[in-house]
Amino acid sequence: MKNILVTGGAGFIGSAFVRYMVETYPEYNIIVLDKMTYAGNIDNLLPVHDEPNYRFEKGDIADEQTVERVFLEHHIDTVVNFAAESHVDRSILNPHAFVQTDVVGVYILLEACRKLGVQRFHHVSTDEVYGSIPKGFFKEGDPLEPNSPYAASKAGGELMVRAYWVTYGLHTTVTRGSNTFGPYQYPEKVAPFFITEAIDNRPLPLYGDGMQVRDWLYVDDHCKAIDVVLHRGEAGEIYNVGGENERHNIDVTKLILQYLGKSESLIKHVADRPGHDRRYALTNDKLRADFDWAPSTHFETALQATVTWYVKNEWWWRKLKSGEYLEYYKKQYAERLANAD
Ligand code: NAD
Ligand code: TDX
Repeated sequence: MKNILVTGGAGFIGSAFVRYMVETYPEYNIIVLDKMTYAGNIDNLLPVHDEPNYRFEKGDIADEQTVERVFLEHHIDTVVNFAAESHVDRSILNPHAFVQTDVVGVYILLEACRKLGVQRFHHVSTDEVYGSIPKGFFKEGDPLEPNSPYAASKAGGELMVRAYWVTYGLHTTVTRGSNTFGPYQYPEKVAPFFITEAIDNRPLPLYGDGMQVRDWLYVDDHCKAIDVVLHRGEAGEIYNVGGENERHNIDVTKLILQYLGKSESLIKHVADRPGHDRRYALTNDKLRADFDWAPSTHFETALQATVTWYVKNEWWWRKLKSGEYLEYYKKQYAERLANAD
């Protein structure tokens, strides 16, 4: 492993992984390929901009010519695929881009590996491929029952990864991470959305009763788990990456307000997300048993640090809340908030 292509490396988790890898492994070259959709942000990569082992390429993983050119020019031997349309609510409004990137894009990357002899492919997937679980914990062999167009697209991409291992012997690995939070997360996902809205004393649209459960994973822990699987994961294997931090949405929302010193009256219960998964929960038993890996972050400490980061870095998020973002906000929330309890 020497020349690692990180697709989607200008997004939230991808950029954290790039910053981590560039610093941790100066002997590797880290090449980012990113289409720079609304979620891609070059500011996320400013900390590594001048590092000699970092390169950036703008391009679409679903574009065969671009992918092949980048593979050849940078002598790519390893791919870590973060590139995706990643927001469930946007997939409900418009699924097309999700199928295009999260299924077709993954196929194009895999096919380029086959054609050009790239041996190693790590795919970043999600706990959402399992669907919802009322009690207990999903393990890697459980059936996939994705419920949103986003989750279904991620499941489709993952199954194509599996086929390239079984059929062509490509050394693939997959991680299924849980809800990830931390600095540099685009302010559409619930944590950064609610933090930045609350800073401006704006209403926080909590879907339904707010009693849905998510398992929160700090972004640094997610990156470290991917590093471990990239280096030590067995070909064809899938690994859950859970945060071991189950929280009801309403409790996370109240913590955010508490850290900001804001009133709970900002919470507005609004119409639920269609097909809303009630609970996600994963077991990390396989990662623990195989690699002695476990998340190392204390949830409340990390959430408070994340809130502080958004308070101190308005330069980063304020400019994102304009143009297309406002159009999306209107479509997603205007009617919901007008009819809020
Ligand atoms: P993000 O939306 O912040 O970033 C996605 C990045 O991919 C952006 O930089 C975007 O420009 C890029 N991209 C989109 N389409 C592309 C294309 N066709 N070609 C090249 N680049 C493209 O997403 P994120 O939250 O950082 O998630 C990264 C990965 O992790 C995704 O695959 C997602 O499914 C997965 N994941 C996310 C979470 C989470 O809680 N955020 C949890 C588990 C798994
Ligand atoms: O405005 C909101 N109000 C609200 O109540 C938003 C944006 C979300 N929510 C709820 C829905 C979920 O139960 O908060 C919870 C978290 O929502 P999101 O941040 O949209 O995340 P989720 O749908 O759980 O999916 C996330 O975790 C798995 C990521 O977006 C995915 O990319 C990842 O695969």
